[in-house]
Amino acid sequence: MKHELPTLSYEHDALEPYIDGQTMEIHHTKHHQAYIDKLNKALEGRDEIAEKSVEELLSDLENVPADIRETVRNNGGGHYNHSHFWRVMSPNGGGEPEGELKDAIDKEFGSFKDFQEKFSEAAKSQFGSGWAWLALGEDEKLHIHGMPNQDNPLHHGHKPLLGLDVWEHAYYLKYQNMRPSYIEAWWNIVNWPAVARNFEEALEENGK
Ligand code: MN3
Repeated sequence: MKHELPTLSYEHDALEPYIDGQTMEIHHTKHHQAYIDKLNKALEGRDEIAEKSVEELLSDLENVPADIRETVRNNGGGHYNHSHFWRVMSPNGGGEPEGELKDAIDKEFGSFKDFQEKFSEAAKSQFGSGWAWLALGEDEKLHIHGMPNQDNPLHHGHKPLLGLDVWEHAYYLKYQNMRPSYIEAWWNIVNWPAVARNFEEALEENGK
């Protein structure tokens, strides 16, 4: 199975003014593609794991051969994380979550505002390249993680619900060194219905 670049459900410039079109185009067609190419190359001739989905690979890195484990972690992570990232953003995004997801956020963090502050803080304070994540744990609770490089919550059995890329390639053209401005702007394009679907699916999978 060759891993392939997903197409976006919106144009590269559709998230302006919050994320500029040039950044999106380079991020999607160059950076994301490069992770996929390196992942495919690493999996060449590895029939025992070649048919696994990227989610399966990352959830079970122990069973990836040691000589390519780090490559799969970084580039499989890059592929998974970016595929996720494109889906949790929308030109019609922003606002606040509703329904079960809203209830779970209120229960865990007190309020949406409190959640937003904690998540933004995890994103701002991530040293160097990495991601901020909202994830559902096996304990059925919501967790916020700041994680380095292309790591994600799958590594410790959590289901990713909402991820924010804070690598400089995600924002530098428009925001330069001002990561906090990028994070603040990003809330305007969060696709809450997509995050709510991730939450529903994660609850179902946990229940299995
Ligand atoms: Mn990126």
